[in-house]
Amino acid sequence: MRRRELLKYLGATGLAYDPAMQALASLAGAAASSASGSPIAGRIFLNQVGYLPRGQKLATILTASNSASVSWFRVRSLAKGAVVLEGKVGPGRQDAASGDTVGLADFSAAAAPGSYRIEIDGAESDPFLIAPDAYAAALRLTMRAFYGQRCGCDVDLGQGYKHPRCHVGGEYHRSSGKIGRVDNHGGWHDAGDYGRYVVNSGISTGTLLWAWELYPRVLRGLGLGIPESGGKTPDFLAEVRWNLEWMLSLQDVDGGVWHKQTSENFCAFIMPQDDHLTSYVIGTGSAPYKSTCATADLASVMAIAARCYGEFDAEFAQRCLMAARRAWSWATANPGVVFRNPAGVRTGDYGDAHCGDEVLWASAELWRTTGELVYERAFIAGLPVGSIDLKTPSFSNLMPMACWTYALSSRAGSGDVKARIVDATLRAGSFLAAQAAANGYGNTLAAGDYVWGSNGTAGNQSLLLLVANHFQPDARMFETALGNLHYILGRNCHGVSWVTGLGVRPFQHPHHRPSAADGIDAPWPGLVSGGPNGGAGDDVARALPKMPPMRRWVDDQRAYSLNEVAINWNAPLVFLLAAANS
Ligand code: 9MR
Ligand code: 9MR
Repeated sequence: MRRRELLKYLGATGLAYDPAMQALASLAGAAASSASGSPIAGRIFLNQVGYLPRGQKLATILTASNSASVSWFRVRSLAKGAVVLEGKVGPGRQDAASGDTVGLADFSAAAAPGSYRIEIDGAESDPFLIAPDAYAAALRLTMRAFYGQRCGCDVDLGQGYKHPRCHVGGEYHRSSGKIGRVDNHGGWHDAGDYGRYVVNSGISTGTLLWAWELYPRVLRGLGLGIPESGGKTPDFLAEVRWNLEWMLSLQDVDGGVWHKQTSENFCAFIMPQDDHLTSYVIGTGSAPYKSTCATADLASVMAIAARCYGEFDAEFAQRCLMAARRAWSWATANPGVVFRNPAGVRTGDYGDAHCGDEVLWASAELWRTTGELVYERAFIAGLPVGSIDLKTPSFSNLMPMACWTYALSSRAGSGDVKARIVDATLRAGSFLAAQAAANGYGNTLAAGDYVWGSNGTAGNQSLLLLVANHFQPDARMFETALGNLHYILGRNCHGVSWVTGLGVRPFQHPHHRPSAADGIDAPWPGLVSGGPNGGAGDDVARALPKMPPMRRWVDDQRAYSLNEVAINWNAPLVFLLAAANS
């Protein structure tokens, strides 16, 4: 086997952590095998998809701990064979998140479009592209993955990735306060399971519609090859509407929204059309049955939708606005109904004991859409007094979304409140930029950010940075946001691309039922892995030895706390890719 092929093979088999071997491998400058036979792949880690011509370009190089040794790197054009840039690898430093000793190769000066490779002491990196549209295909693929997650209709992504209609209709669960058949369909499968959850749908559709509002030039013309293509609604909005329609079907006549529609237990690893477990609309088990977080999330998202769809379908936009108003009234009248799985139900609960931030988000979005004082007053009254502290948004932390939509609104609002929000955002962005500069692999994650779905956390930290960049254009914020894209697409200690179908070494074994059950080796395309998790939520993760948090990932289908896919992790990646294409 030639060395290049060997490296490719080793990369595909995954890496095991062994600091001693790491040092050896880096000194040897090539692949090596540990005593236990665990392979270690190459030593140059970068975005396997590529870079924008004028963008910052950094590769992470595994080095010897002796920082006195200096290596030179060369950037070689694959078409011409010529070296286009030479430079020194920066001094070796210890990276806590991975346990690696690394140096940085800054090849930002390479700007001419083309394909390249980096070489150091006989070692070679994966090939990569420099091009103004380096991320165009990635944007389409990751957005089209939502079509792949569709429930309740025929899906055909091409190349065999398809399934017929699944999960049509259902029943009201005894926990819902109603009985009988439910005549609905639609939505996106949440993740590797076939459940549909309003809370997670909320942050996911909200993030996507925000991308639509912030990057219209990029998204208006994006063709997705979906059943609605060619209609009067742009593909991007048509895809999101597929999930919004299902969300609307979970709103009760009183305005409240049931938490989820799933079977009582997760089904086996089968195709969606083969899942015949009853799909229940599930409530809290006692009056008022609907939950505050789900209802407020629906209010927020429908308020955004009312802004986005009006131009293409005024009647639908009106329907969304009415739903948002009714949901907001219910949530403010029932502010403390927390959801926990009722007896007999074991699917995800998207647990969140505090729904004040969801209600805040709904108030801010409804104000931005309507300008009505009642919503603005509710928003301002719900804000903390004094300085605001903005953390990474997530399905359980919507406070940043609430604040940002208020500040992004073209309505005057309170200048003081807007200023406090902008200030808090710039502070949080600077903090992330400093964190990224200190990290050996250039991502924004701190040790404590390696949680279940840390790649989603990275995506949401990029969203924060991009909003900051929107308030006050700043190359440092933008480049730091893109740093997480580089990390996800290969500049990480595993040398893996965490998006199926992207880069030369994408992960292969997501915890994703269709990928496991369809009889095709390669997984469904465009899906991001949850990524490293410092905790241990499944048996595979529990069996891992003690190691630094970025190492805590394996490409194993069974490892749902490390390697599942989910709509709320793909959505911020689409947002980031929309920015990268802007
Ligand atoms: O497949 C399920 C995945 O979607 C969830 O995120 C995960 C945690 O709730 O649970 C998975 O289902 C597992 C179940 O919890 C325990 N038995 C094995 C199931 C996976 O095969
Ligand atoms: O993303 C969720 C993560 O934050 C939780 O820690 C975890 C356990 O409750 O559940 C994750 O969400 C899963 C959901 O419950 C069911 N569908 C798959 C989701 C991703 O693993």
